[in-house]
Amino acid sequence: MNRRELLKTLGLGSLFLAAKKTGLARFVAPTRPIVLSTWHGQSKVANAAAWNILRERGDSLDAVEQGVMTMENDWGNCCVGLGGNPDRDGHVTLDASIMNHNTECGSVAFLERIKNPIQVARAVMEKSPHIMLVGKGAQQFAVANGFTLEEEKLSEHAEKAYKEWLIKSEYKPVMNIESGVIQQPKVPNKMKGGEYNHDTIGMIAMDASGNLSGACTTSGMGFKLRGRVGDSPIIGAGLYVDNEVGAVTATGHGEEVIRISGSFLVVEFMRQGYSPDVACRKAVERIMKKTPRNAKEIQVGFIALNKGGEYGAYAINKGFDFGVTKGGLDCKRVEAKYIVK
Ligand code: SD4
Repeated sequence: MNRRELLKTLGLGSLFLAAKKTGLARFVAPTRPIVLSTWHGQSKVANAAAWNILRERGDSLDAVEQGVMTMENDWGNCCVGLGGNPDRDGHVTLDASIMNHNTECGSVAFLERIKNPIQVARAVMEKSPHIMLVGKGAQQFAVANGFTLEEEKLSEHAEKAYKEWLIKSEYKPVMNIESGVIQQPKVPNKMKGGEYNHDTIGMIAMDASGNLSGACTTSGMGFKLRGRVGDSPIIGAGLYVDNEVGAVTATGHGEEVIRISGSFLVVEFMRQGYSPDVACRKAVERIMKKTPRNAKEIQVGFIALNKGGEYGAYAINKGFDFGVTKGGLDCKRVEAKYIVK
C-alpha cells in the first residue's frame, strides 16, 4: 500500500492533501483517543472521567457528556452547574450544548433548577424533534424526561458573592476568573482542594474509532441580566463539530463569540487547511477586528482538535489554559498563546 492509499484508508487523505496544497497545516499521525477541555484547573477531573470511557473504546459523545458532568456536579464551582453565580436577580440559569460525529446536536438555555443541563441537551438531541429548548419549556421537557426539579437555593459561595455584588450592582465580566488570574478578588476563585475556580467547561474528544464529539456547559456570566444567554448553548458559537474536519469549543466573553460564530469559524478555517492553532488565532483576530470593545478588556479562548489528532488553542489575552489527555498519560496543562501583549 503506498502512502496515498494508506492515508485514504485512515480517512486522512483529504486533510493531508489540503495541507500539502496550502502548506498551512502540518500532517501529524492520528492520535486517538484524545480529549481536551478548557481551563486546566477543571480538566484534570473532567478529562479523567472522559478518559475512563475513551480508553475502553467508548463513544466520544458519552465521554464528553460524562466529562463535563463532573463540573456540573461540583457544588463548589463558581461558574458551572447549580452551584454557580446567579444572575443579577439572584437566580442561577444554565446553558449547555452537545454535538456528535453525525452533526446531531442538542442544547438548552436559560434552564433553572436542573442539576445536569448537559444531559438535558443530549435528551433534546435524542428524544425531541428539536435542537434547542429554553427557559420554562426546557425545564418542562427535562421534568417530563425524568430529571429532578431541584430546590432553588444558592450555594454558600454564590450567596456570598451575590451579596457582595449587590452592594455596587455593577456588571463587569471577570477576565480569566477561570484560571485564578482574577481582577475582582471578591468573586470566589478557589475550588474545593485549593484548585483555582473556573468558568464554562468546553470539552472536545476523538474516540478510538476516530469519531469526534463536543460538549459545553456553564452558568454563564455571573450577575448577568435575567434572560441573558451566552455562546455556550449556541451551536456554531460555543461549540461545533464536523466529523470530516474537527471539533472546537469556546470560553470567555460569549457575546464576542456569538458575533463571529466562533466555533464554526474555527472549524471552517481548519477545513481550509489551517492547523488548529492557526485556525483559533484567526478567529481571535476576527473578534479583535469586529468588536466594538477594547480587546484588552475581554477574554475569549478557543480550543480545537482536527481529524488527524492535532490540537491547538488561542486566546485574546494571557491567562487561558487547557488540559489534554491522550495515550493514557496524565492530563497535560497547555497554556494558550494569546494576541494582546
Ligand atoms: C458565556 N462563554 O456565558 C460563557 C462564559 C465563559 O469563560 O465561557 N466564561 O458567555
